[in-house]
Amino acid sequence: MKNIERTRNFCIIAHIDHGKSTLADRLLDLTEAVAERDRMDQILDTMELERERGITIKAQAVRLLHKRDDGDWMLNLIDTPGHVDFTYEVSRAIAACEGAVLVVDASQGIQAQTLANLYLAMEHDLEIIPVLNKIDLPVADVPAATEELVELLGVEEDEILKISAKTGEGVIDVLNTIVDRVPPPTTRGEQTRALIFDSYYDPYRGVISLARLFDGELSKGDTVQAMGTEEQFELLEVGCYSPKPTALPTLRPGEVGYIVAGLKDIEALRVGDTVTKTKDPATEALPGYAEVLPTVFCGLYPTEGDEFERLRDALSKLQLNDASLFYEPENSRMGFGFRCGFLGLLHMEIVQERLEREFDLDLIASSPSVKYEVETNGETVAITNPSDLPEAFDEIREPMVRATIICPKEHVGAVMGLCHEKRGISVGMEYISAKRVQLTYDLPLGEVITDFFDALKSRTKGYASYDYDRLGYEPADLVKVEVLVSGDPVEALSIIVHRDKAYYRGRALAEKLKELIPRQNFEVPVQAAIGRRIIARETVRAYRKDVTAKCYGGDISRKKKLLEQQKKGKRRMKQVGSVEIPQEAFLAALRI
Ligand SMILES: Nc1nc2c(ncn2[C@@H]2O[C@H](COP(=O)(O)OP(=O)(O)OP(=O)(O)O)[C@@H](O)[C@H]2O)c(=O)[nH]1
Ligand SMILES: [Mg+2]
Repeated sequence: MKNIERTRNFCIIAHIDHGKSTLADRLLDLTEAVAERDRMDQILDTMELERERGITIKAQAVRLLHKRDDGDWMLNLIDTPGHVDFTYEVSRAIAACEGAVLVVDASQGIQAQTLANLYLAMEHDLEIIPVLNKIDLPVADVPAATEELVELLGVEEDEILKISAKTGEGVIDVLNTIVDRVPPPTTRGEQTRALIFDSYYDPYRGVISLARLFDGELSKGDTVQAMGTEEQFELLEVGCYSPKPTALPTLRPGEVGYIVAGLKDIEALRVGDTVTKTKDPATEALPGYAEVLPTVFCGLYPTEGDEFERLRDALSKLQLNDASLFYEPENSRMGFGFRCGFLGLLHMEIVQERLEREFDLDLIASSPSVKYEVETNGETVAITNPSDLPEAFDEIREPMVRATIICPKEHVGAVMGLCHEKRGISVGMEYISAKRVQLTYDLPLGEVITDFFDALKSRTKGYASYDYDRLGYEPADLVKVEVLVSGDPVEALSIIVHRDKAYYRGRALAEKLKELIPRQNFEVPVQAAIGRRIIARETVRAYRKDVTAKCYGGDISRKKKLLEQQKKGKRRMKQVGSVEIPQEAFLAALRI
């Protein structure tokens, strides 16, 4: 079964929650990749965080063996995340495959990320296998969803597979269609070329990378080099996930697997780089990946000042596994920390959580911001930290996005109203079926990263989805709203907003902070200001809340427990001047 003709590389793509990981479970079952006793739901969501949240964050590659009457087939499956913040994961997976299973939840129809991920797959000329999932649900509307897919893909109705990843109905057809329709990988040259599409750091074995072999072979013991960094190393092990890591003597042309380089220097092998053999090397590297640009920035600070170096180490290791993460050192009244860039707010939250869990750090994130361009005397600087906005400047420009929103036609009015409030400009509107509409708006990114998605969901009863692409920068009338706590400006709470909204946002922010900042032994005034003008003032009254006051009587264990709880609740606080400010306060601006 070493024949390249018998290999199929495919990924599963879909909108969030449409059932990719569940379908992957069923494919694993059918190919008996996992022993009965080891089975569990969404088995490929291996990270603790993924399991808790029920979402996929990282793409995962597994090898399956599909036995049919016409012989054995080797299938390399890559399960991808569906959330818009993790599209970079999807794009890298797509570049390692020849086919894509496009899953659509039959109760929801086509959603914004269905389109975004489909377009990515089409750009790479992947064979698309459309699958309607969740047909077991009573609310599934198979005819309507089928019509949408037929319209979108221009395929015949009977080319659309109808399955339930939950019950397993129809899943065998998915497997067979992959074998029959996805083309086998092709190779171009004799010299080895392997594309690195993911990496992570293992404390015992160093850097472990996932690779797709485009040409040639890689075997244990080979001396190889990364064409980008020109770093040389020996392969300590090669293998595949099935789904447990399984060592193999050789990775062959067209295959997907992992390589262990034993590198401790994590800069040496980057995602997107091409690995070739040192003896008889390839001359031209594979295309690699476009660099991704972060959209949201915040400062990350250790709650304890002396953890700065540990945070640096953690960020560099995490970046290996998450190439879209950006960071650089930053020093402010919050202490020493890093200004970090993310692909969205969920990405920011996930990175903070991963740093805390995987590297045992306690962190505070400052108010998130987008990147602005500020022009003064003909000179343009980019700022990602609102506190860096100078008092006087000639022009400030904000990043714009083109958003695609899909919703049932009865909610069009609500969506238009929301986009208008967020300073959006309508670009187009089109029916994707008799009942559902696709709206296109140009919006300032700064308005989209705040509560846009929550507002969209609540105003459409959860029936709308959205995705966006970046446009350029546009001038806007923006001002900085600063926050003073006990009379001291707290830079990390500053926000940049449109002048028309500055008063309202400033007042709302002060009110919110009053709720969030815990009472101290003294009175704490909280003020919002534009320039030198104070626009709002609230007061956090003195008196430290003593939770144990509630337990009169002398139950010491209960008292201890409460104190313990209070201590836990205290994590993620940062001493700024004389006041302790909790994490929620820094994120308050997102919810006003
Ligand atoms: N009733 C029913 N539920 C399903 C089916 N497939 C998936 N689900 C449920 O849908 C939810 C989401 O499933 P996942 O497999 O995690 O979805 P996903 O597409 O991998 O989600 P992300 O990776 O976060 O984008 C889970 O609660 C599943 O149990 C199905 O065929 N029928
Ligand atoms: Mg998933």
